[in-house]
Formats: sequence, C-alpha cells, structure tokens
Amino acid sequence: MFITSDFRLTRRIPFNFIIAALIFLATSQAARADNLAIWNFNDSDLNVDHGSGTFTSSLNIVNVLFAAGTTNNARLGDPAGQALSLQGGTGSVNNGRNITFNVSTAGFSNIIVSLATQGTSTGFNSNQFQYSLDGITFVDFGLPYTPATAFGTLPLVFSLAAIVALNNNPNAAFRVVFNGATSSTGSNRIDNIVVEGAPTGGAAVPEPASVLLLLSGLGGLYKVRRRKSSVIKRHKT
Ligand SMILES: [Ca+2]
Ligand SMILES: [Ca+2]
Repeated sequence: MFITSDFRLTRRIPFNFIIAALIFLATSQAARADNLAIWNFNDSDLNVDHGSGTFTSSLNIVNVLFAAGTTNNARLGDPAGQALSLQGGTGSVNNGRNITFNVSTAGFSNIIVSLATQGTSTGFNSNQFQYSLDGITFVDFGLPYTPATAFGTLPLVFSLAAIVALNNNPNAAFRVVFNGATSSTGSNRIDNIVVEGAPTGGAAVPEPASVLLLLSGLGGLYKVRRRKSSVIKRHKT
C-alpha cells in the first residue's frame, strides 16, 4: 500500500510541474523583453558591451573614471567588474553636465531604462533622467533622484511605456543630467545601464491558435492522468 501511494505521488508531481512550466512559459512570453543595449563598463570604456548604442559624456574627460562595479542590474551573467565613476570636478564644473546614450528602439515598444548607481556625500546628489524622441531635444522624466551611498541590490528603473513616441524610434536617446556636487572628487558611480523593450508585431503574446493547442495538450495530459489514476484504483481494490 505504501508503494502504491508513493507511485501516485510521483505521477502527480510531473503533471503539476508541466502545468506550472506551461503557465510560466505563457507568462514569460507575454512579458518578454529584449535587451537593446547594455553598458557594464567592465572594460573601462564608454563603448556598448551588449547590443547596439552610442554613449557620450559632456563632463570634463579627467573626471570620467572607472572604479569597482556591482552585479546590481547585471545581465547575461556579467560580473561586477568596473563601473563608470563621475566626479564633480574643479569648482564642481560638471554640475549641469550629462551622460547621453542613443539607442534605436526600431521594432520595440514598452521601453525600460534601468541602472545601478551610488554616490558619495559630496558627489552629484540631484540627478535628472531624461529621454529624447529625436536625439536633440531632451525631456525630463520623473523627479530628480539622489543616489544611495551604496549600489545595493535594486536598480533605478525608468519605465517609459507611456511615452509611445519612444516606441519603434531609431532616434531614441536617454540622458542623466548631474547636479549638486560640492567637491572636486565627490563622485557618482553608475553600472549596468540597460535599455530594453518588447518586440512589436505581436511576437510578445502567444497567438490564440497556440493557446488553443496548449490547452488541448493539457486536456490530453489530464485524460492520461485520469486513466492512470483509475488503473491504480482498480489495482488497490
Ligand atoms: Ca560593471
Ligand atoms: Ca564597454
């Protein structure tokens, strides 16, 4: 009898597991986001590290440095490596200056930009995220933010889904304007800048035919399980 109930348990787990896997698959398909561009700064430069995009800085070049990074918001198994480290500069000359990254969103919608950051007490403590539809005119998005003193585990996330003109836009661009530095060596570190989006054209959502196929597959599995169950019951009696 003990062996029989164990046998039923091992039959039930795969069935539940299959349902969970299918639900997860359907959910992840619906929420699928592709990485369009990633900067992990691990090679201590401003060149994009995954995907496509260009990155520029208007800070004095001597104040654009690299220092220990983080795995906060790292993708594709990227190690912490290095992070971008931006200093206030002599006389806090870099207040009001920015980093800008141009990333084409052609073929994508629901654009999300995220990054990890930290700042020292005399670094830039009032930073404004912006987006641009043409790569020329930039618009504030959200309120100025103050970086935490440590990278921590949660990235800053700017969900731009409501800005529909950013969808499928080859001229899309993003910017952080830095302000509030009060010393020359006060700094902000930034790591793992990710621009991602959902593929347009319906590829992100399972088609009704696929869902039907999936459901009929589940029905078939259920019948198999019912049959096995009744066989077991017959054996028990
Ligand atoms: Ca890094
Ligand atoms: Ca790089």
